[in-house]
Amino acid sequence: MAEETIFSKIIRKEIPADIVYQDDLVTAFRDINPRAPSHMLIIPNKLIPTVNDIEAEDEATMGRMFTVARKLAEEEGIADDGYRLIMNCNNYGGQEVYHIHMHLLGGRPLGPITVG
Ligand code: DGP
Repeated sequence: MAEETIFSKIIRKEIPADIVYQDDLVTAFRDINPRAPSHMLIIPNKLIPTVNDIEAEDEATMGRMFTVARKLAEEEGIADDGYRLIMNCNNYGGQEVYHIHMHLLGGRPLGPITVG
């Protein structure tokens, strides 16, 4: 059984977060350390530690993460200018919180992908 992270507490609203969307499969909230004018995290309600742990049964949830990203980008007014979706995996990928999350970044030109 994977160990819970702070994101499980955000999903259950046990700690404060600026939640912008929640349904039966996913939750989205603003990143505490925004790297762009719009920076949100879209996460599954189910604890999946890394992209390596995604199972076939999670496909509907993964699809929901994308449709919610699209909806939030529209609501945020960044859809036409464009935005970036990022999922980091494990140490070399720069993952810090081991509950998978899709970063939705936009609101300024982000330039080419940079790697640290
Ligand atoms: P990553 O490096 O891909 O694991 O990104 C983790 C992100 O999670 C990072 O951008 C900061 C954000 N984050 C970490 N803890 C919290 C928190 O307690 N609240 C919110 N809103 N964001 C958090």
